[in-house]
Amino acid sequence: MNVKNILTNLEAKHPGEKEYLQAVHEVLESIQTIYDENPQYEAAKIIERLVEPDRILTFRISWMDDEGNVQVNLGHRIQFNNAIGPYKGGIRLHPSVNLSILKFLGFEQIFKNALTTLPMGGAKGGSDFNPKGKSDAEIMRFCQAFMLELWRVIGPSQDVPAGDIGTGAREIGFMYGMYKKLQFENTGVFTGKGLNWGGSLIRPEATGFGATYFTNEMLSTNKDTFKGKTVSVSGFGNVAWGVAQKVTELGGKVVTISGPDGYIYDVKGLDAKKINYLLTLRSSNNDIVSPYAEVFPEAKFFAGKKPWEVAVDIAMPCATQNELNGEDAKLLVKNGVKYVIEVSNMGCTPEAINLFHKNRLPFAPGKAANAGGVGVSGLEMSQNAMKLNWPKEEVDAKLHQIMSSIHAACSKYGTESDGYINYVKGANIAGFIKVADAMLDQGVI
Ligand code: 2IT
Repeated sequence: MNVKNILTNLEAKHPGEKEYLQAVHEVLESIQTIYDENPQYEAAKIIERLVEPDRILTFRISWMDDEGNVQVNLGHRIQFNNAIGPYKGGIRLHPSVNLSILKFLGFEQIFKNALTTLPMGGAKGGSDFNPKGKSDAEIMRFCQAFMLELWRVIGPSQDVPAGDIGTGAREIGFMYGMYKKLQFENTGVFTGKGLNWGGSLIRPEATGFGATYFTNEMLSTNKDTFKGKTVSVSGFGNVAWGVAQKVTELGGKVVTISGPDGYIYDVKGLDAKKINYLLTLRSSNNDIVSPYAEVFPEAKFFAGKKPWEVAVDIAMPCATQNELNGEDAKLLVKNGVKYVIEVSNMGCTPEAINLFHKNRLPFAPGKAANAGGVGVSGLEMSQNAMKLNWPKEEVDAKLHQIMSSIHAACSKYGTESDGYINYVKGANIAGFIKVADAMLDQGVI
């Protein structure tokens, strides 16, 4: 495979889609050797078929705000690949949303979903709608207008959307309500549903808990534990909350959280009361973390800065793509970081990842570390199909199992001659082989 040629061609076809090209680049680099050793992949043009989505639906969304003004947004659903199961992936509502971002997320989702061991293909959707500062009624009208287009292409065996940045339980509720009305059936389309109407226990916590279980596996591989370790976390949403909760439970000390306004350094670490306060902060709908330092005076707020300048043992970016760059990585390494776990999707830039690899630091990519979220979504789909609910302990045990098997797959395909586990390589190869072999079995379609 000539990675450079493939990327040049893709760039010419999709100019300016930098996040998408970045995600493709990372995967192609990791799988190059395996691809070349197995000529059946090249013969079936697996790469050329895998890098282009099966289809993209783009649509206009018109809705009315509380003042009676008509608002117009753009919506998309990228159905990327369904070789191993129905299309599956979240819906991102954020002003930055464009095709490049959704295509990178959809592409990553193919391999992530394959890693979970569950039968789910890859998809992603979203809109440039900004939920911040909107009233519940506005959110409802937007979600309903969004569904007036999306409902036609989704279904429990076709495409199962879920939450992502900007889409939480409230939005899923409004979208599901409209879907049900239009489709005239009550089936398990959407995951992250409310607990009393088909949702799974542990789904809200699953991404953060799963990433922490994965980190624990990385630690035990090095005969290490969370006990007494300092951890920097970015973001203050659902994922950051889950990480803070589980890391604290396992004896680690989370010393930072962050928002678009800056970061909080809490030398004492987050405790139950502070973790609970994150929920209040979240529901204030302002997208700022500075009030934390007013409520807990032992904490300090650093305006306009990122938490990666704090010296810690473990760094866990939990906010958004490319939030940790080469300069941030240099600071972390200089300050003696021992593990970096990307919990956000593509949270680290290629420069940052290269530096971690060069320093032989255990680094987990998002598609492995954050797969617990979609993993429990898969378990929600199973429960819906069986029309029953599993108890919390059962879902959590299955989540544990999923994260250990992803860690094992990363070790199997990513261990290098000196014993260092290259988790990026391991995750990409394991995910790729599963999807590529399914595509081979199913013929040229
Ligand atoms: O990035 C992700 O894996 C998600 N936003 C969750 C997707 C899902 O279908 O649960």
